[in-house]
Formats: sequence, structure tokens, C-alpha cells
Amino acid sequence: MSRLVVVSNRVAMPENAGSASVGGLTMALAAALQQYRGVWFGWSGDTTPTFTGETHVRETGGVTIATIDLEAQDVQEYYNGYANTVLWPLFHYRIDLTEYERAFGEGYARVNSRFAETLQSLVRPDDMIWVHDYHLIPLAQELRQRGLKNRIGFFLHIPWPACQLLTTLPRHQELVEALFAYDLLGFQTQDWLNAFNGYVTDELDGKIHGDGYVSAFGRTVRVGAFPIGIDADNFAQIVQSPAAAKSYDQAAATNVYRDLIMGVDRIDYSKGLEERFAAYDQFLQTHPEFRERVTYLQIAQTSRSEVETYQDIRTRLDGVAGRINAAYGTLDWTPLRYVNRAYGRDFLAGVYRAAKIGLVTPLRDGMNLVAKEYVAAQNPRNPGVLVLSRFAGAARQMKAALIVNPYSREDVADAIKRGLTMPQPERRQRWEALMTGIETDDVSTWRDSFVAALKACRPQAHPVSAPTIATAGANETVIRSPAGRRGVEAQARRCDAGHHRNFVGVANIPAGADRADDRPIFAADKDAAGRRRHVAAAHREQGGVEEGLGGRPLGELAAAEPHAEGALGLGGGDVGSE
Ligand code: ADQ
Repeated sequence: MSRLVVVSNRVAMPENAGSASVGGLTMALAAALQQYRGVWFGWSGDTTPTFTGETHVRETGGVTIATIDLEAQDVQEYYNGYANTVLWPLFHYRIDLTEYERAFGEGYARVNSRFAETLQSLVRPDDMIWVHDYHLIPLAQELRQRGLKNRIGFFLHIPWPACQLLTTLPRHQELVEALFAYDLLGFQTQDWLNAFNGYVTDELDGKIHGDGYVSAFGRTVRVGAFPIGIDADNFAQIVQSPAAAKSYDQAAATNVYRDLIMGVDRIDYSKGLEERFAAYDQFLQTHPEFRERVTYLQIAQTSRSEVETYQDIRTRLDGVAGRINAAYGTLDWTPLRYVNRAYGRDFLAGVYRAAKIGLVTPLRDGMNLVAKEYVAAQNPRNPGVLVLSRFAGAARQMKAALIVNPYSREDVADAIKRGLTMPQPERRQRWEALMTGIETDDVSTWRDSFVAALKACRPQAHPVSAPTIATAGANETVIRSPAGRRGVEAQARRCDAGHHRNFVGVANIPAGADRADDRPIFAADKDAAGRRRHVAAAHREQGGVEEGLGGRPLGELAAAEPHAEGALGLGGGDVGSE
């Protein structure tokens, strides 16, 4: 049996995954790896002054855990920067919060290259590799360039943005092209898959085949929607645990005369917490008869606290929570209890069960596992009501919830009222429909269907050898790549990223140029300001650009005036314009 190699940004030890550790991805992967004999590879969370490439390996519960440390600059540019200040806001439709900085893109490329460099020595030829999430989009391309032919799948845990939004990202095509180095691309829902397909047809002029494959950049990959679920069996056991019983009793005892409304989220603007607080305010304002009869408990763990936007949102939430309590609170009633900490899953399960309303109102969410956990924790005889945003991926499956528009505080306030007054038979009917879905589409269905699709997909013909690079004179570097123009271009960028930022573009050597063997080349010269200037050229026969260098010999090229791309006949559109 081939092993499963899971790669994600962070690795959480499976034995701790059931505790207070946070993050839907962690929960899902721990469950997946306990079933498969495999390797989990990722960043340790630690930093070293200089990257060593040393892998820390250990075995636990039949799983090999392999981690690497990163440099502080890597963490800043790749994790806080490109992943969480560019891709996360952009993919959650918040281009107003997206901060493009070239250094972030370079850090992202560098860390993906470091991941690939270290990972390749751990991978056996028949391993299947499953890469997770937006931090690691270029990883397969990096591995292919190092000669790996394994089946590699990618799963995106967050939404895929609409084409018009994605095109605001400098070098968006390059990012999407990297996805075509995978064999399988998985999305949470059909909506996000449709958005991806929309980009492929509208922006790339690619093709959507009827059989689940899409083509662009001369490559064809399998795509699919694989909605993630929770470990329903495990959750059912957790709900029955003594710790859950204790937290249930605590929550019930403090709310004997009151109904509990509950939210559990990481503090993140995508989760719609400010809007949710405003909706609760609206509810109390327009339904005074419910004052002192409800308590809203919001458990919100801080996350990504090194990113400024996350510090800002925390400050704002503190302010809004304080204002609501000041406006409506009485001597013995705190309308909104807002708690910034992580709890164990067993503790959470008990509190979920005690809550009459589960309030899950993200503005945009790949799936949202809290919605599923809340339902799974309910007492079947007397279940609570899930109020769920239509913009969570989960809304696609959980149609028996009260579906709301999180941007409308009136809509959410109405749903809170409806949930609080909903007769028991309707609550039970809705809960049964929701619970059936949670049991059917649980985490093992997600895992098994993804892995089965990865096993079954038609493997791509991957270029198997890495580009070769050689110095061919004072101002020239020769790059050969079996991947043709794209391989040369990618390598040229990598050379460039480390020390210079003035990569110009890629062009073919036309027939008749004075390079007898018509090899792919990458030439560098200096411009008038003394900066190095690079020109890369791809192998003519391997699908390179149409434009040539006008038959001019390389020596002439190297002497060309700066900013004279037109004169050089370079193709490549936005290359180098990041
Ligand atoms: P997240 O954005 O982290 O995950 P979510 O799916 O809601 O969002 O998962 C959060 C998990 O963390 C849940 O299991 C929840 O119980 C736990 N959690 C949250 N706050 C906690 C706290 N204070 N204490 C303890 N546990 C807490 C990303 C995507 C989602 C997608 C998941 C999985 O953003 O859309 O559903 O990955 O693919």
C-alpha cells in the first residue's frame, strides 16, 4: 500500500489534536492520519537564525511527523505576509485588507522551495502526496522541478475568489499555473470550484471537460468538490464524556432562567464577529421582551496576532462588546459574555449542547466546522437551532439550518428570535436532517473520497528532470528546462528572487540566432543604473513564446539599452511587473 504524505503549513501532533488546539485543518488531518500509515510534513512553528534544512523526525501513533524550522524573515514574508496578508484576505473577498508587497511574494516562493527541497528526500516513489491549503500552492511545481513524479493532490480549505477579485493579485496567472502541476485539485464546495473554473475559462481561455478535468497552460488536471466534515463518531463520544457533562452543567446552571446563544470562532474578520455583535444589539433593541432572558456567549480565540488587521479587529470587538453590556446590562445580567481563549473540544461540546442557538455567521468561509460541531453536540430529543450564514461553505449542505445574510443585522436578529421561539417538533425535524448530513459526509468520507480520486485520476506527463543552470559568459546564464519556456521562466525567477528584482521576461531564441544548438538561455546584463537585467529564453521546440529576439545575437542583447523590451521583441506580458 502506498503511503500518504500529508503536507501542511503547520503540523499538530495527533495525540494533542483532540485537546485545546485550534483550527479546523488540524482536526481534520489528525483524524485522517490516524487511519493512514503516513508522514505529516510541515513547519515546526520554530525559527532558526539561518535556514538549515534539518528535518526533525519522530514517530507517533503509526504516523511519522517531520518538521522543519524556518527563518524569522520567512515567517514574516511567507506566513504573516503572503499567506495571511495577501491570499487570506483576497480569497475571503477582502481586497481592501490585502497588502501586496513584493518581498511577501519572494518569501512565499522561497519557503515553498525550502519545503520542496527538504521534503523530496522523505518521499518514496510510490507515495501519494496530499498538500493542504493556500500557504503551499506552488509546492507541487517545486517538487516537479526536482524530478518528483508522484501523484500530488491539493486541497484548498478556504474559498476560491471570483475571477474579478483574483485578477487584482499581481502575478495571479503564475499562482494559478502552479496549481496545474498537481494531479488533483480539491475545493470545499461546488461554488468555489465554479469560481476556479470561471477563472480558467475567462482568464486563461482554458477548457472545462465534462469528466471533471480542466485544461490550461498545456496541462490537464482533475478537479472536484470535497466538502470537509467532522469526525462525527468521535464527536458523539466526546459529547458523552465527563468533561462535556461538567461544562454542560456549568453552562446550564448559569443560564437556568435564560436561553444561551453561542458562537465559537477564531478572531478573524472573515468570521463576521463585529456584524454578529451588531445583530445581537439589534435583537435586544427591537425585542426588549427578550432582555434578561438570553445570554450570548462568544468564545473567540485570538489568532494571527502578529498581523496588524487582527490586532485592530480585536480592539474593535472589545469596544463593541463593552458598549452592548453597558447599554443593556443590569446588576445580575451580562447580555454578552465575550471570552478570548481556547477550550478543549470536550469542554466546547458540553457548552454547545447547552446552547439553544448556535450562531455561525461568517462573511465568507470555506466550510466552517463549528456549524457541524454544534449540531453534532445537540440532545436529539430537545435540540437547539443553528443560525448559519449563507456565505459559509457549510450552507451548501446544511439547508435545514436557519440560513441568514450576515451583512443584514435585521435578518440575523429575526433568525435569533425565530430560533428562540421555534417549537420543539420543528427543531427536531431540522436537527435530524442536519445530523444525517453530518454523519454521511463526515471527515472519513472527505478523506476517502479525496484519496480515492487522487488514486484514480489520470496522471499527468510530468517533466521529470530539473532545469539545469550554467554560466555561459560574464553576463549570461544558460538554463535548460524540459518544461520549456515555463520551466526556464520559473527558474529565472528563482535566480532573480534571491538577489535581484529586475527580471524582464522570457523569449525564444529564433532559428538563425548565433547560438548554434538553439538551447534555452537566460541572459543577464546590467542596465544604465548598474542593476542587473535578465533575459531568459526558452527552448523553441517546447512551446515557447512566439516572439523571438529578432535574430539578434546574444552579445547584442546584453549590450541593449535598459527598458528596451520592445526592441528585444520580448513576450511575457506582465512578467517582472509585480
Ligand atoms: P478555520 O477558519 O479555523 O478553518 P473552522 O472550520 O470554523 O474554521 O474550524 C475551527 C475549529 O477550531 C473548530 O473545530 C472549532 O471547534 C475550533 N475552535 C475555534 N475556536 C476555538 C476555541 N476558542 N477553543 C477551542 N477550539 C476552537 C479553515 C477554514 C474553514 C474550514 C476549515 C477546515 O477557514 O472554512 O472549515 O479550515 O477545512
